[in-house]
Amino acid sequence: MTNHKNPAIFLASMKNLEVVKILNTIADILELQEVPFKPQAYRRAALSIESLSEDIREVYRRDELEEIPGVGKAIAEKITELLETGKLSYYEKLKKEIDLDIEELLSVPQLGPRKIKVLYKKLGIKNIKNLEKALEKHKIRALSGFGEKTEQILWEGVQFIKTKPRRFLYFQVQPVVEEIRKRLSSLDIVAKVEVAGSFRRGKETVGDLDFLVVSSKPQQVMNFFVSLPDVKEVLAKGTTKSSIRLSNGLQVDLRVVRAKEFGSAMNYFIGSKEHNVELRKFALSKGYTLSEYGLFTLKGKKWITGRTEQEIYTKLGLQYIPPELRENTGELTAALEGKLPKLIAVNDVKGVFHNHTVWSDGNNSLLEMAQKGEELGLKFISFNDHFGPLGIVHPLTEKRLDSYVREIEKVQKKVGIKVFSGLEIDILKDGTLPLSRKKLQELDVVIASVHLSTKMAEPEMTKRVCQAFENNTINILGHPTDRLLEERPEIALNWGKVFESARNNKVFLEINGSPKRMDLEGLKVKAALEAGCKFSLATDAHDLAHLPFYALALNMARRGWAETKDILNCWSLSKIEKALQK
Ligand code: DGT
Ligand code: CA
Ligand code: CA
Ligand code: ZN
Repeated sequence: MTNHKNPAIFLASMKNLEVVKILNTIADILELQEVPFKPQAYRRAALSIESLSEDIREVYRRDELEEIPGVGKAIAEKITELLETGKLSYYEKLKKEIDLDIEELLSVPQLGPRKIKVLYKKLGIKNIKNLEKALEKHKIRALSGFGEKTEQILWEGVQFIKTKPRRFLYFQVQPVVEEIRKRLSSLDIVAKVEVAGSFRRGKETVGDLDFLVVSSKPQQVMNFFVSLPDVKEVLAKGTTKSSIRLSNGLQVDLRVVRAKEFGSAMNYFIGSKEHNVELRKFALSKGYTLSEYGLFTLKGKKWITGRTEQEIYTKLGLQYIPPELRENTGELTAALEGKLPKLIAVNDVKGVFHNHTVWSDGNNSLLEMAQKGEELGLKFISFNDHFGPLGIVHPLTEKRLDSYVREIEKVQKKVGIKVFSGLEIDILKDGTLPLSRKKLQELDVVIASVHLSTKMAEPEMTKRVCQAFENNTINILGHPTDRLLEERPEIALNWGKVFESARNNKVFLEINGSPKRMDLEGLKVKAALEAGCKFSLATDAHDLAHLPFYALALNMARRGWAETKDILNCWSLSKIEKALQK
């Protein structure tokens, strides 16, 4: 049985993220009101809290809020009010003052406080509905500072939001899962608690959470469940199933089942639906019926098994199929033939690629990051600060490159793990890189990414990326789709061609574990694997607190059927070094 657990590391708590969001929105409103200085103060505080390595409620309990960098007396008082009462009167007051739905408007990609202000003043736009109307009537291109292109981008942004159901990031719900699990298991009347659904399958986003509990007192469990703290709304309450909505909008479903049917219920609620359908068909072909209540004989409806998932798969003559693989992409056939992959686990990961520091847009020094990597038990860390004509992020330049590399050499002498030097370099519009081959060859790890001109059509974008591969200086393609979950769509690429070129040119495809990226995701990893590609796991860390993100990349690798032989991070140092020679 796989019971894959992330390493014992802190992943930002729900509360931290909630506080961060409110502080940032306050900053946005103040900016809208043209209040000087204060917005920056709120943003600074938000940034520190985002990278806290513990739950902010712990800091509050120790009465140490003011020791968080950027948090002064006034902001500490506001955080205190928020933690104690669940509300912040200052924030509510600000929202009333501005007379528009700031949270909704800010959710539109590319729309910030400055633009929102103009839209409100000139066109009276208060929400997405108003915005869409104005866009339809082409009123926005006429505003100074907007133009036809902005109108197009905003239109796409609005459509993107409208056509996508709201989903939650895996990273965002992980602390909620742990908290609910802990609370339910604290009950004497609860014998077992498990999370099922897309979360259990390790998907990068979830629509809702699905919990299963074994208890002989279902009604009492339901009473407890609907009165959990943070419940905003009870959507349904029955004797064996209930649904709640938390204050952040996340829905949580709970089922209470008997021990005898726990395995079959887990199997049903882990899904995916498509896997379930195929598994049931397969059961029928073997003379059984499978439901959430158990595995039964087709004739006579005799109960065969259902206590554990393992027993069900075994009875059907199949290997146990890990939840991450249950997407009906060939897992049944593989399980029947005994050919399921041996999925990688946290301990297989020897080190991490793609880490940023103060040399570009990161928050920590090279040494701090390397020491943290050592502390986490890693054997190597690769530094890949930005290089290229990026707009805002303070990239490395050719002038600073030598001192950067020398500094990395110094850090190597101070830590007990291998430190790789490298860059994350922009792939320019024409597929070239803004640094000479000679300079690139002096570095250990060259990651190349698309950051600029992301709207190119598929043939040109494909040519651009493949061209970069063929120059034979790149080791890794960074965040291949460039999507941001719930925010920015993928760039247009012909994946068949990209995978083929990556394989031929020995370019590893990145599996980026930054929570909003999760790029490549499982299905694409599987397709690339079948095309003969290899992968590297990346944190895309911009802060010490982000180093553990490789555990999220691991979810994607598992969902993509990748094994240790396919993942650079799992190899020996000498083999890694050899694979990176160009
Ligand atoms: P989500 O919540 O959208 O991220 O995705 P899931 O997979 O968690 O879907 P959800 O919460 O609607 O249902 C949980 C599981 O229950 C799903 O993975 C499979 C099972 N299930 C739900 N509806 C059906 C159905 O109509 N037929 C079958 N065979 N299974 C279903
Ligand atoms: Ca679900
Ligand atoms: Ca559900
Ligand atoms: Zn990047």
